[in-house]
Amino acid sequence: MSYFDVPEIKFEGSASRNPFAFKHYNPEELVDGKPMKDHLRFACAYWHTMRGTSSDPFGAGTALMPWDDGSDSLANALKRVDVFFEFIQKCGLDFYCFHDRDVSPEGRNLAETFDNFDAVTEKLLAKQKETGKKLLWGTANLFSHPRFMQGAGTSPSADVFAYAAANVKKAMDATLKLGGEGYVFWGGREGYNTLLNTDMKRELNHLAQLLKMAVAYKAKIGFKGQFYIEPKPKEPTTHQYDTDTATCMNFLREHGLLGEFKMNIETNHAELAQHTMAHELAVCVDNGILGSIDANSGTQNIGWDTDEFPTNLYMATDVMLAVLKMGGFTTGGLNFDAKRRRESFQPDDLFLAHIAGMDTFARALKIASEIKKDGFLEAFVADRYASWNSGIGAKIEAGEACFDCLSEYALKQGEPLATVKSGRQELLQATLNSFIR
Ligand code: XUL
Ligand code: CO
Repeated sequence: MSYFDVPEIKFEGSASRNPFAFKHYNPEELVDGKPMKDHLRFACAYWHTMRGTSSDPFGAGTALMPWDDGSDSLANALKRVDVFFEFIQKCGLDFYCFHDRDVSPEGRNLAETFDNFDAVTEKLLAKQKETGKKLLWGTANLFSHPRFMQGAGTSPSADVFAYAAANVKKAMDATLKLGGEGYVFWGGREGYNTLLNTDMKRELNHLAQLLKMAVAYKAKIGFKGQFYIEPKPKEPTTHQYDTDTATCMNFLREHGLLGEFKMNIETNHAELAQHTMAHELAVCVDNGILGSIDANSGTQNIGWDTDEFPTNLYMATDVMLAVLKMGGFTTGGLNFDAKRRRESFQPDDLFLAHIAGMDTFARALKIASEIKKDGFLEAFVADRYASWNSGIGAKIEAGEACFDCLSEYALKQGEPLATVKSGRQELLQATLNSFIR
């Protein structure tokens, strides 16, 4: 039984005009001695690929899904698993990610919801064994159901908190069962719409309790995967607590949780925080907490989360420079948390969209590797800070200087303007351009 009238996607090289072929992603090709597929670790997001209908606030979904009967039945959920695995297999995506509610429906009560989830994860496990595909990370959807309208870990209702915790426990069990390499906490509705009705301090303490319980449960069940926090500054609430990496780090540090989590950085979320993706990734790499990446893109100047497929080579190059700088992914990868545009409604658009994203990142990997090998950026930055390598700079960095000695030094040296060198931004940008081809 086949659900897609599309062949297995193969690498044909950059001259190919076959839309259903990779022009740059050649999974086994070595880049710096490592196969491209191991550098990139592409993952497919179950929620967009299988559950995204392309509806928007003004109209019904447009996506054609001939395999889906539109119901929330368990039978329909089980059928989607077959469709999904055919898709990721033909598209050459080695990993996938899911929320509990993407794969299995809510039951009439929590026990039935858990039974549904068990039935679907059994099938996911069988399909993983059959195909060799792997789970990059799992997570719990603590935002769609009306019970979570005012938050989950930060809900004013202790009963909602308990319900959320039960679902996180179950989703962690499932992730362990499926050999998942990570588990994501994205804040969903953890935030507020107005401070007039919000005890922010209490809500944040509750959120920390939820994470502490997850850490304890992780040890209890022997889950060796990596925990990630996925920052996002707004949407759906006016203010999301996990605004950006720096905010998340401060929160984790305050609650003694810093060593337990890394970040899952999403391009569109970085943009909503009015940062560049490069900034968010640099904060992570500098602190040794870059875990995984939700590879997508926003639309410039719009201000909301559009989750587009990433096709911007400059942005993808920034991402791959950061990934290479940290020495490559360990548990993480590039998860296409991305959806086709509403106008791209045919089933084969799922392939074309992923091919576009995968080829973009394959090219970016090669470009980033060349930039790294050339070394012009590193050399420039090293030279820019050379005054710190010896003399007074080295003394300051070593913590051996004080105001009195610096004052004495400055009085003796006189005006330092002549020691300031050009930042050469335009030269660096132009040099970087010459690698993007
Ligand atoms: C929402 C978002 C989520 C997380 C997982 O903007 O990015 O899909 O990636 O919960
Ligand atoms: Co995401």
